Amino acid sequence: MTDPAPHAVSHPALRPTSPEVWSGRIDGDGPEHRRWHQCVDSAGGDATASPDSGSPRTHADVALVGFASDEGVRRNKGRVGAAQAPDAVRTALAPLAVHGELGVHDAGTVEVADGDLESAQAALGDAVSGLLDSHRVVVVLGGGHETAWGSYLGRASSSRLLDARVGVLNLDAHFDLREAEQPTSGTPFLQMARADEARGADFRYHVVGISEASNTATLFDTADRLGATWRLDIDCAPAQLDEILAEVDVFIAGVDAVHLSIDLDVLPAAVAPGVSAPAAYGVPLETLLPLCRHLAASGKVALIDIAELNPAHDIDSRTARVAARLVHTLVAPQRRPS
Ligand SMILES: [Mn+2]
Repeated sequence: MTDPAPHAVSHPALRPTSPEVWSGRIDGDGPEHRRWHQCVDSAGGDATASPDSGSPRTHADVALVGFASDEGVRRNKGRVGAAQAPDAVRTALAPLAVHGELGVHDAGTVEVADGDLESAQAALGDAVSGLLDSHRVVVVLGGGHETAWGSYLGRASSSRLLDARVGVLNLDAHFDLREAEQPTSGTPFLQMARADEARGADFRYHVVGISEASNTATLFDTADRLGATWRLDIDCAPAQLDEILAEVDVFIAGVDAVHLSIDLDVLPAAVAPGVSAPAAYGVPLETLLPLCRHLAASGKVALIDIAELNPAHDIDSRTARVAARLVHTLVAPQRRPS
C-alpha cells in the first residue's frame, strides 16, 4: 500500500452537476410543495463557496460532492460501474418531498482520470475539507468504497475535525481492512487506521452488518488488533434494533463527531441489487433506516459516504432510490421526530 500522506499532485477539477439532474415536478413555490430539486444550489463546481451564496431559500447547511470512481472496485477485482453512481443518487433525490427548511449546496463531482485514483482521492479530500468548514454535514456520493479514503483526507485536514475525536461508523458487509499493494475499495479503513496512528489520533471503528462468510479470518484478526468493534448481519434483525442502537450510542458517546460510511452492499440483494458485490443475507432496511434516523438525531454526524452503488446492475433504480432515502433520512428534516 502507498504512503497514507496526501500526494503532491495536480488535482482534477470538480465537474459541475448538469442542471437536468436537479429537475422535476414543481407543484408550487411555497414550502408545502417543496422537493429536493427546489432546495439545491448547484451553481457549480466551487467547493469553497460561502454558505451565503448557497440556496436561495435558506442557508445551505448540507453539502453534496460526488466521487465518480470505480477504479478501487476494479483494483479489488469487483464488477465496475460505480463511477455512474453520483448522478444516479442525485436523480433519485431530486423529487423527494422536503418537510421543513433544507438548504443544499451541490459542489459537483470529482472524476478519476486515467486510473489515477490517488490524485482523485486527494482532490476529493480538498473538496471535503473546505465543505466541512462551511456546512453542518457533508455527503459524499461515491464511487466504490475507496471514496471513504478521500473523505478521510478531507476531514483530517479540515479546521473543524482536525483535532476532533472522530468515530468511523461503517454500515457494511465487509471490514474493508484489506492488506494490498495499492489502495482499492477494500482498503480504506486500514489506510485510516495507519494514517491515524501516524498522526497520533485514535482509530475508532465500528461496523454494522458484517458477513462472517464474506470476510476471512485474517480480516477478523486485523479488526481485533485495531480495536474495532462490529455486529454481524445475522444479528441485525429489526427485533434487535434496541441492542444495535444501544451499541451505537456507546460508540458515539466517546467521540465528538461521526464519519458515517454506508456501503450499500450492507443491504440484502433484493433491496440493493445495484451494487458491486450483492449480499446474500444483508441488513434489512427496517433496521438501517431507523438506525439512520437515530444517528441524525444525535447531531454528531458530520460526514457521510454513500458507496458502491452500481447503476449498471440496478433494477428500476431500486438501489439508487434506497440510497436517496437514506440520505434524505440522514440530512433532511423529519416530520416525526425520532
Ligand atoms: Mn465496503
